[in-house]
Amino acid sequence: MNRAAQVTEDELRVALIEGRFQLHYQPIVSLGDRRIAGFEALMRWDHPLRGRVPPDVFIPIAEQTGLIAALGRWAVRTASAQLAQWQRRHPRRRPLFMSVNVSPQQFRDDDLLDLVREVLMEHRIPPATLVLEITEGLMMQDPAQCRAVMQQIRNLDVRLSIDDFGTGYSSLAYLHEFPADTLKIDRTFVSAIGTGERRAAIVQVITTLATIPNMKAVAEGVETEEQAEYLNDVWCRFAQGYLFSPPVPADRIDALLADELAVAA
Ligand code: G
Ligand code: G
Ligand code: MN
Repeated sequence: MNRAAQVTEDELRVALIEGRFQLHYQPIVSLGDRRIAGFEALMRWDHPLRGRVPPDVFIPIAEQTGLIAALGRWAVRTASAQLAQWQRRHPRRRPLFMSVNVSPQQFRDDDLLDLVREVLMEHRIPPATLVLEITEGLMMQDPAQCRAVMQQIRNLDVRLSIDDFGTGYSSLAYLHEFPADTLKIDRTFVSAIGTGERRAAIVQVITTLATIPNMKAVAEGVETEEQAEYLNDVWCRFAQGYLFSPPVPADRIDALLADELAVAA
């Protein structure tokens, strides 16, 4: 059995108290000029004995035990503070943005709106540069309540991104009813580009959907130049993936941003 699968609530609690969780950041690149436009924050946990425990393992346990509330708050606060710092150091005509994954439980939590208001005020980040990533599954569970929360978030001018778009059931049926503004094209579709598979055509369908006013598409898991060029040709504006950078610690992002400045100068 996978040792990581036996992570316990106590271990998570201790890790939270001891500050053992980290955020890594994956650049989201603007395909037009290949510059960093924003980031996705991704949680990492280096367990002293088990080594790195993947989020796919510990997030579900955090959700089952209710610890996701505290863990999620920590992630939103940390990513927002980091974003504010990068925005100050790297002013742009279009300010850098930060996308944070939010689990269904956090989304249903009344505190989410207060938390968002808190970080916007504390760090003075433009609301439209904070993006909450939610999954399609969430929208299916309780559509009416979900739509209400989404609208309250949009009323703050904070953005909402649908993660792994196209993999759930809701996609088309619900899209027009929910005030999301970004569709993340799941990497299973991106990886089919250039293979002649029908899945690749979905990429074009999603980028076309994203031509709805005020909608954007972000392609996930871009690994090859061919994929990046195809995406740019079908007017997908943003992409993330190993071609540009894996998720890395904050200091590595500092270096990437500094490199871009050097090139621009
Ligand atoms: O790097 P990757 O293995 O990092 O991430 C796996 C999955 O874990 C992602 O699909 C993402 O949805 C989830 N995840 C990563 N960080 C967070 C986080 O801060 N909050 C939530 N809810 N999910 C996260
Ligand atoms: O589900 P979500 O989209 O939040 O998770 C992003 C996941 O994708 C993370 O686990 C991250 O490490 C992973 N990832 C990021 N870029 C690439 C890539 O180019 N290829 C693959 N296979 N995975 C990637
Ligand atoms: Mn995500």
